[in-house]
Amino acid sequence: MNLPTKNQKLIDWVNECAEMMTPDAVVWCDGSEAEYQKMADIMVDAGLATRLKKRPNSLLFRSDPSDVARVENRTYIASKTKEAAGPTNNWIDPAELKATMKELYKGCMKGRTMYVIPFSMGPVGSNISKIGVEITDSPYVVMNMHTMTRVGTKVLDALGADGEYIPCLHSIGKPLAEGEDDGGLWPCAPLDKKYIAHFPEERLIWSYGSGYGGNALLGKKCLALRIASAQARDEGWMAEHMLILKLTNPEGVEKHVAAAFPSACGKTNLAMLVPTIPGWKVETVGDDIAWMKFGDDGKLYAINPEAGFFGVAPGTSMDSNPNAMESIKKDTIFTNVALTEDGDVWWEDIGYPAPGKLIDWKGNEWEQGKSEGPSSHPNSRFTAKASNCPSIASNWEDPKGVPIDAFLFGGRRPSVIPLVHEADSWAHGTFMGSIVGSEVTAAALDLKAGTIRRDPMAMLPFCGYNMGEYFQHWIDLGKQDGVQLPKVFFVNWFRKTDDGQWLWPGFGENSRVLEYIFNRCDGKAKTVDTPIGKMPAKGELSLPEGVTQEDMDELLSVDLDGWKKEVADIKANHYPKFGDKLPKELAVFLDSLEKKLNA
Ligand code: GTP
Ligand code: SPV
Ligand code: MN
Repeated sequence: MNLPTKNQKLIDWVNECAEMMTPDAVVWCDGSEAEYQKMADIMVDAGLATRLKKRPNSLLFRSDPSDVARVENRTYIASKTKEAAGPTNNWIDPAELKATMKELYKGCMKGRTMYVIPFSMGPVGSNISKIGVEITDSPYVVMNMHTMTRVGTKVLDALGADGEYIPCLHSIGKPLAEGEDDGGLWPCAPLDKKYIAHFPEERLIWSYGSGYGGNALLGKKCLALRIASAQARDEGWMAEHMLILKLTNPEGVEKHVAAAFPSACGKTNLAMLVPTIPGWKVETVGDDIAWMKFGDDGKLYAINPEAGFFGVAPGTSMDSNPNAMESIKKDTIFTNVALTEDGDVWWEDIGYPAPGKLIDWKGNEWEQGKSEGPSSHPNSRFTAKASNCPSIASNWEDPKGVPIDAFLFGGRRPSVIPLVHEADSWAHGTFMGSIVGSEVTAAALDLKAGTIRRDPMAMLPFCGYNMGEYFQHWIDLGKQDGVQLPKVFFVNWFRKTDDGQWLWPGFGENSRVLEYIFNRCDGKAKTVDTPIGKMPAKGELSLPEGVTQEDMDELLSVDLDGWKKEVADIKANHYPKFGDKLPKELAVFLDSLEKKLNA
């Protein structure tokens, strides 16, 4: 066979995989439009996808109801020692896990085609970018990788004969018997056979049994966060669960902001925000992941390693996120949303009533106000090209990245945490990130939505090594000579009133907080010192329509009792987990916060 690469290591690995998994055929993906259409046709013919009459070049997939989100208790960091994975990751001995998974991989692609997907995270050829190769038996994965990463022969050319790549092995785990087909049902393995495995020392990923999102599109959370975070620690850079946006003020001055919010807590929305305040502009660089390195000038430069958006559908409307609505008008893959009679998609809070009878995400007839449960899974998603987004920044693919002026941490907190507060220093900002708490969302299958958990830097499910060492890495980065560190803020768009209404309108109105942050970066807006950090002085934040001064005072008050409970919980349940890996600075900040709250 005429292979598209001379990289012998890659060829050997592909052969080994084919031998183990015994597919009917092996296809090297070239990343072409024709290849994308071929995958789409295969899935439509198999009854696994529907072409949408109302949206050019767009399809709807319905997954198995058990395969709708990441599964954190089936996600493993198989480092050599348990300590290297740390207290917050699932650890298994790598040899043991490989033995288990090899049994599962044996013959697992029978009756299917094995696709070899060479992909680049970051612009092809940039020195920040990394090359991965995903082997999969899922045409759905091939299509999504086309949109979410840069795929194909150009990547193999950049790899060359002896270049390094990260091997990413994936199978849906559903071999077919002679003459058997999927019968129009999304193929995957049962939960107890699913494994999303990372071998950080080997820079290797093995995934089995799930076809969905972060479990199966291995460039995203597995490579760009779990493996890359371990590389970043070793090499002195950062791989973070952060959106990147460009903010321009009415005078035309630009700043860049990166923000870490846990899954389904508003990154895509903030990245595409349309400001309600006149003269301000937000442009999108990335909506989920940031890779950042210090430049020779001491500034921290960020690139978005992805090429598309895998965004939460429910709640997306022309009101909340018009840029996302524009991005998904064509060339989009929808997963687990509802189908209308005229061949369009619909979901909860799309901004208009359901047009007649729908087919819900489970494939059943559904009528608004009559049927039980939502039409779309709460973690239903769209996969859209970054290049179709009207707010995409002109320099979003600049290989040297954009200089970051401010970091934001945030979470979904109905009470206690104010709309915005600011760290006194980088180390204090690291402390703030390390104590992030957020209501659990539908983005992970096996967690109880609504309960609050600590999700440091929004990286709890994505840090590929010991989180105590990860905190230390943040502290150490700040101690380097000559670095110009971003200012660090903590925001919370999700405060609620006692009767469960949003206290803050959020979305476009978040631009008021961005304006304040912009001004703080120039040392302009006035602040007051509080026990938790710097907060806006009265009048520094403008009021959105419908928000009274009284509401604003509540949004910007320090709830002393709530914070004391917060500190007690961190002291009793969060920080002790890290033992002697917890940087001393962080314990000192916690003690000092406690003292200030009690003063
Ligand atoms: P992942 O892709 O899982 O990492 O999620 P994300 O952080 O990008 O979250 P996304 O922007 O998709 O928002 C998730 C949900 O939160 C959606 O239903 C949004 O409508 C909602 N949301 C986003 N921003 C706001 C906000 O400012 N206020 C309120 N009330 N809801 C918001
Ligand atoms: C998240 O859960 O943070 C996501 C979706 O962005 S997934 O790709 O499934 O990880
Ligand atoms: Mn995410």
